[in-house]
Amino acid sequence: MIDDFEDMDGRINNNAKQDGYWFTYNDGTGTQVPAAGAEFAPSGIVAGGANSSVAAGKSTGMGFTGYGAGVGVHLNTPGQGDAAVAPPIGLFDASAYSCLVFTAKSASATPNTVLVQLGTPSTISNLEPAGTCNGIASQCDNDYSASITLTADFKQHTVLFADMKQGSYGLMNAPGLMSELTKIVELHFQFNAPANATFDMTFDDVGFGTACSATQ
Ligand SMILES: [Ca+2]
Ligand SMILES: [Ca+2]
Repeated sequence: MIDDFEDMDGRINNNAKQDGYWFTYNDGTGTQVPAAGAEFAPSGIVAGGANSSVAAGKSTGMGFTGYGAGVGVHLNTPGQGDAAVAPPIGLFDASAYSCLVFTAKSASATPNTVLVQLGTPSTISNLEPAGTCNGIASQCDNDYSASITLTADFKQHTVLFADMKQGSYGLMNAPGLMSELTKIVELHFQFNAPANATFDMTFDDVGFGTACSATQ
């Protein structure tokens, strides 16, 4: 389990080789809660999680006119948020798993499609920690992605690694997620504008799975 939010902080459930803090990010044109650059908790944590649990993560946004906005986490950054100097961004080995699993719901008035994304060094700009893409903004950060339609009530989603592909923008020359499973840098849930310029996602029980079968 990456995070079940039950401790109501902005840090994932750290364990061997897995630690990090949730963050939000956006194109700067709209309004997002939690605000980009702010601590994820408390405004990114809400009471009433999936499966009768205590708490879940949440991000809302509106008015985005650029690429959009999202919420994400670096998966192997021990000490992030505690250190005076930001620690190196590490790699997480997900090769023991075959899918991402998460439970989410949307309170947006318009149907929301969220891109579930995994970034590796080859997809991330070399101007960012751990990235090796060429540094040209329009060509990098084309992470391995799958599109999920959110529902009004909590629903569990399974996203097979094998179904996560680079999008049809920027460079599409990363070697493929299945050959980079040992080098996962970050997980994102992204709402691309204009179709998803307004969003309201509550998410919970985010983790990696084995023996996965895809469900939408
Ligand atoms: Ca929970
Ligand atoms: Ca936590």
